[in-house]
Amino acid sequence: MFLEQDIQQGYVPFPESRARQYREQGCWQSQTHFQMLADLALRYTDRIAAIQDDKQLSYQQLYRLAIHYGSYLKQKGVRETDFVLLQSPNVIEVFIVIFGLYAIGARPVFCLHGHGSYEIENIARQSRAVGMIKLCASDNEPTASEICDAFSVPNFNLWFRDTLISQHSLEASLPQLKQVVSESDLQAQSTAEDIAFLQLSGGTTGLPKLIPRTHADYIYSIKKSVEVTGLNPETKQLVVLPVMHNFCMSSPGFLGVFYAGGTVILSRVLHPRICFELIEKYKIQQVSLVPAIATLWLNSESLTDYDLSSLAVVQVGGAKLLPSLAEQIIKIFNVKLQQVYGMAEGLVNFTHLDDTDQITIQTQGKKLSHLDEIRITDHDGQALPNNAIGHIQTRGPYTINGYYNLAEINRRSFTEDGFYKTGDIGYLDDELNIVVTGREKEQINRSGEKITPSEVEEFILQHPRIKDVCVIGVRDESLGERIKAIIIPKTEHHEINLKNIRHFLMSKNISHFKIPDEIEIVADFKYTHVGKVNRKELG
Ligand code: OOB
Repeated sequence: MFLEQDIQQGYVPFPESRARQYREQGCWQSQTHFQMLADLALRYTDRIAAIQDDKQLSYQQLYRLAIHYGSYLKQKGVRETDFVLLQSPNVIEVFIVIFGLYAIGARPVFCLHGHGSYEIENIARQSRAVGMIKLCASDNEPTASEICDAFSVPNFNLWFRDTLISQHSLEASLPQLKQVVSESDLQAQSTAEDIAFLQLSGGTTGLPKLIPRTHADYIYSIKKSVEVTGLNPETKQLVVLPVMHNFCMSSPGFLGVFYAGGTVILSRVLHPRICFELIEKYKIQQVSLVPAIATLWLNSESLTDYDLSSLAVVQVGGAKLLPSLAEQIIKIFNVKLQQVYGMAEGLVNFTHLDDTDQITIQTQGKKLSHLDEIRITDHDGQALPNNAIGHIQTRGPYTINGYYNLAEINRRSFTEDGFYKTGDIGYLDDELNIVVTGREKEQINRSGEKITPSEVEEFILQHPRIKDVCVIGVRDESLGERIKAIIIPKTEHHEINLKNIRHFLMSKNISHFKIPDEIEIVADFKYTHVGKVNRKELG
């Protein structure tokens, strides 16, 4: 049933006993993502699936153009089961590319728009991708070739690089083809329980870890998310978070809107005025935000210049939402707030639209599926009762059982009985709403982007004038947390400032969101009694 190449690469499938249960209970169905689109094209034909600036796609067009692009990829030598890195801003062509890959059974690796060639190289090596597709909003951005030229990828027999520049007309954006392969020739053999794509984990160990999601598990989570958010063919959703992120892909995300037959409106920027304009113009009812963007919007001077009365639901997730901000969202936007606590590894929780304000403001809601298992444990892994704070662990029908190609990390990140150790701290209340109170994992959550301090430290240490460094997250009104580097220089009076540290890091091609927001120069760190740097005291 599983692809031999995946098993060899260290894919950890669902144990058969649980897989059987998920099939028997009807969670996992036999549809792949491409088959889902084919069904949607039949059902919703000329209805508009997506809009970006002056471009739009009906369900039929999306289906037809996905076949067009899939044919092109096939002619270029991309084969079924190949992994292909995909990086894109929020442009409409991304939907054609994603479904084009699915059409031929190739598997996207969803890179974040902010990833630099340093991360891309590592993701390419780990996934053994055969190439990269990069979409650009203009031709000033680096192309796939420019990114990949910064490194060499040994042992790959094919390295396909493609850059699509988003243009005013969709036809101009896409490669012209002499002949489009017929639908039946494209039929991929992959089945619903095969890996559909790789998502990237925010990472607690530095470089992003690869998260293998199957068609069946992912489509199940989409379907359930659509139920809990009440999407329907009239839904208009604004997508302002990066399209490649799990939150706005499937919780319910653009895939949820497609599943319901609604319309996705893409915004390339998160600027309040531009987003408000879109909300007013398209009478948008639903948007998913991270707390930092919600703050930005609420504090915007343009807030009263637009008619935002169509907005019915604002979802907030990705990082802790403070109750005071939750209250403001409800009051100022005059909407139903929906908190979403999820992770690319799987588990997603939602507050429900009929929950009381108290629950919506104070909790992160309930697990998506009745088959999700969540347990709160003490330090030794012993389960704790409701209301007791501990480590959040989970397993279920759409949560992975291991990262791809990372046996060593899997031993640490999963328990023997298959629970994923989320690294988050929290509790379940008496009604089984989850409350996330903190995290044990060493991670900075800057505006929903996850950063591992040790990774940034390693880069800063390469600076010839720096003796030691400690990177921490400090509380920030608008970002949630900002990145601070506390630096011990090699010799005093050396000119080390934020500007030259940023410049130095940029030259290393790491993601821009990992670059410190501030630095502090110190003579020494504070240490704990076991001699570790006391990060808490540093803040
Ligand atoms: C989402 O996914 P990731 O993979 O970028 O990050 C997951 C981590 C969680 O383990 C937790 O530490 C944090 O992000 N997080 C939250 C949160 N939602 C995510 N912490 C507190 N409150 C929340 N509401 O971020 C993600 C994936 C799917 C849906 C929503 C978010």
